[in-house]
Amino acid sequence: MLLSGKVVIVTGASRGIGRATALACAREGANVLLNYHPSYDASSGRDAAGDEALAELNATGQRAIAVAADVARPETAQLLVDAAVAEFGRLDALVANAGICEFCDLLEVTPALLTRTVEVNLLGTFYLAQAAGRRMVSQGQGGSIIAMSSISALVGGGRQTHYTPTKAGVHSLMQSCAVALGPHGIRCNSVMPGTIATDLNAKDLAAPGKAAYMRGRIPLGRLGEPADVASVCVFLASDLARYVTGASVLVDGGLFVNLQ
Ligand code: NAD
Ligand code: RM4
Repeated sequence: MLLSGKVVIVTGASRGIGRATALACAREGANVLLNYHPSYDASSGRDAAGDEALAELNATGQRAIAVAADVARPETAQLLVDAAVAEFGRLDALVANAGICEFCDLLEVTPALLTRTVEVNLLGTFYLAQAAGRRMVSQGQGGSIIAMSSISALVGGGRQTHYTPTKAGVHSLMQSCAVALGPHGIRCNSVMPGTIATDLNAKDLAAPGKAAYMRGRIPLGRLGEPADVASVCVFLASDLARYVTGASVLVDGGLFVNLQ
């Protein structure tokens, strides 16, 4: 197993790419802290999908805990690291995956939407990388930090003008973290998914002709699945990627290179 005995934090893991990543890590022998946003069920403070994801992880036979918390809050990052260490004794890898993307025309973007998107996607990822980095430095045994960027870091999106700069920022953040933390043996990389069918883009992909158009643009001929991205995260978290840092891995079925 690729992650036997390792402890991994995955944010945004009640659904989509994060959930598949948490499961893939557990199947490779990791103990996992899964995080998600608490407000899906404000009355109980818990997300039903978070409970399902936790049950799925426990069914692998690995140990797992769930912590509902908003990654946009600066204190959440330390809270997640402390919870993982309290439960499992250490931290080996972080997958900073939580992110939001409300499709919106440039002329309609409000300061509130812009601010929230930057806070969750970019600032949240910074706080997490910093808190995980602190812990890994103090452990003195290296580690792997993975952040969820996007093909959107490299190409424009007319209804994603508030979103694409956050993903370019995440890509840049991992490059700088790789430089800052490399001397401690801590690797930092970003993953750039193309179009992966999840709750995040379900409405956009349901627009007439959109899904078929995307399939036609993707050389491998299908939209991505969360598990396609999860396996790349497992690789980057594992010792197989021991000389990979500062890299960005496109997981897009060839969409980005299909320009002509
Ligand atoms: P999703 O909407 O299916 O799941 C999002 C997850 O993030 C949920 O678990 C939710 O609880 C959590 N979350 C949202 N806001 C949060 C917050 N403030 N604090 C803590 N958790 C929060 O999304 P997805 O499609 O799986 O996307 C996951 C990541 O991948 C995002 O960063 C997204 O930008 C990126 N991405 C997705 C695609 C795609 O095509 N789906 C492509 C490129 C990049
Ligand atoms: C991604 C990319 C995808 C879109 C998601 C919501 O970063 O732009 O195409 O489906 O965001």
